[in-house]
Amino acid sequence: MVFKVSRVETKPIDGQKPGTSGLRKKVKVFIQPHYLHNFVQSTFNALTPEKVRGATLVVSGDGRYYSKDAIQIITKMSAANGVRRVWVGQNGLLSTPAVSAVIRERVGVDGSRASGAFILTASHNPGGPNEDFGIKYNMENGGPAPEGITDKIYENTKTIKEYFISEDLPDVDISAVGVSSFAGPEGQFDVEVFDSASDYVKLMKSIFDFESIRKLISSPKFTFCYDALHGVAGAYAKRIFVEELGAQESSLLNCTPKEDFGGGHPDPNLTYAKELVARMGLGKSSSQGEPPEFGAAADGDADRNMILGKRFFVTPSDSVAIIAANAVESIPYFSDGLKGVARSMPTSAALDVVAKHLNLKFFEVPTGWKFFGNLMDAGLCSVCGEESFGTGSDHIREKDGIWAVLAWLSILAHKNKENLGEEKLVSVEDIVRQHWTTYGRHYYTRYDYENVDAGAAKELMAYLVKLQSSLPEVNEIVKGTRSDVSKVVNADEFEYKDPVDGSISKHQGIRYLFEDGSRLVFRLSGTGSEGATIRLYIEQYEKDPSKTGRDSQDALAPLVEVALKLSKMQEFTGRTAPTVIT
Ligand code: G16
Repeated sequence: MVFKVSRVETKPIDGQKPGTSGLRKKVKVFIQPHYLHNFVQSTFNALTPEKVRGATLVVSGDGRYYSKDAIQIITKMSAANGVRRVWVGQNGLLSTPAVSAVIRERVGVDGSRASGAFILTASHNPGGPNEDFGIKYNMENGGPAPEGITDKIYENTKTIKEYFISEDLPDVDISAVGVSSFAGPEGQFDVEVFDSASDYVKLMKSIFDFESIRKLISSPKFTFCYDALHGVAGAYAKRIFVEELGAQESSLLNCTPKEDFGGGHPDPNLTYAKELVARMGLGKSSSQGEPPEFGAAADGDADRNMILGKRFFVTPSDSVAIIAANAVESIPYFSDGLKGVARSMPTSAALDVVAKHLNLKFFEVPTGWKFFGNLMDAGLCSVCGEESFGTGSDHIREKDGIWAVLAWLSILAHKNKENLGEEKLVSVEDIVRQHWTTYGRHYYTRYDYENVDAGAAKELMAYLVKLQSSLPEVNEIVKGTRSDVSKVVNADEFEYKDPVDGSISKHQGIRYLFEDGSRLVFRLSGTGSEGATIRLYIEQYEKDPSKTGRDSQDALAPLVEVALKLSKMQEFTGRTAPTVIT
């Protein structure tokens, strides 16, 4: 039987503008008639024809609620739009970094290679019938579509009149590995279901020295804990940490992927990764007994990571700086040196200091992993990271949660290679404190005000921009609030000119820069699905080694006070406290 192609009439649906990383909305929005279809067709229409007709596309994600239905719909639309093959991870599961690896590395049973992917995830947002779903398109370099493409997709969603679908194509069993072939009007169409982990595991083994990490993990002095928060990282954790590296199964927490992430919020931070935080001896409800030496967590699609030591939190901004400082001697992939390093604008300047010391190329880009891709493709950047718990390298074009854990384990293995039999190992905390002694410390915190009224959030931002035109007025407010905070010497909205393609991205965050190097940054999140989330980033540099050991919330309290006063946070939003502090 030859499947048919139907042309379905449709109308534009409001609000399909991709955010920082794809389109994220409540499931109830996505399941409206034509909603997903319009976005997928608008994406096909935004690509050049050869990236669709005859192409191989990956369609998978973090396994959240509605993924299985979405995979069947996208497969039927792919067939109708002339795609030659669809690749699906078993059970529809592929982490975001694994998708990137699959696009870049995988060769299909018939020698084919993928030219793009629909990734089905809303990342760290909760899942389930009343929660979030998401979709984004990644390009043939394995990275998220650049703004030129996402803008085109959005424009297409505003004018769409029709989409194409092969309704009579049977649903494919995505639980079993294998190839299903179908006859279409233009020839054969295949769906290949493959093991979700093997390509990714192979890539990790080519980057890191698994033998040295195995030795570390097998040391009786070393204890380890990994929390996948019921996200897709669970599909990789057992294979890598237990089967390849010899960790105990009991060191894995919440490693069974679930459609609703067990009812939790799969966001690896000190607020939402409660069980891990308690086990690591942090927070109010610490578990009984001695915490593990090392702990880490991932988000829903496993591109984010949180790194913890025993009773110790590593800020993501410090984490990328420490990985960059230690990469060459600890990680075989980097043994020839780093091409350069990059961070997003709101991320602390800890990486800048490392780049300066090591004489490395350095780039500051807007928030959004897509901005790192061009630098990596041009051979300008090896390691990059963001304050939002994202860390990665040019091995793929997405941030990579498990990669970050393996990078930290490699650094620990390297620092401890002579003393695995000793009484005390060099710990995560030792490494961070030593780093601060060498490079100084960037005290850093982020306040998130989630689900604020969107109008109020916009007004607050507009007010902060307006205030920037009068620094004397700003400094009056600062002085009236605290005498121990230095003065604001510059204030602007961050604008980025991509050094590779010259494209310009404006309005990428409101900055207040102080004389002593401290910074306040205000941004609206681009990843929420309801209302607005205001992010306030606060940073202060301390070079004096005798002053790098303070509690960070204490050290930053004066700047926090200034930030709240400057922004009239309570006045605009009615909030007396942030939803999350990291
Ligand atoms: C995405 C992007 C990141 C960004 C993060 C937070 O991550 O890929 O580059 O830092 O969103 O963005 P925002 O501050 O706009 O919410 P993920 O893990 O959500 O895909």
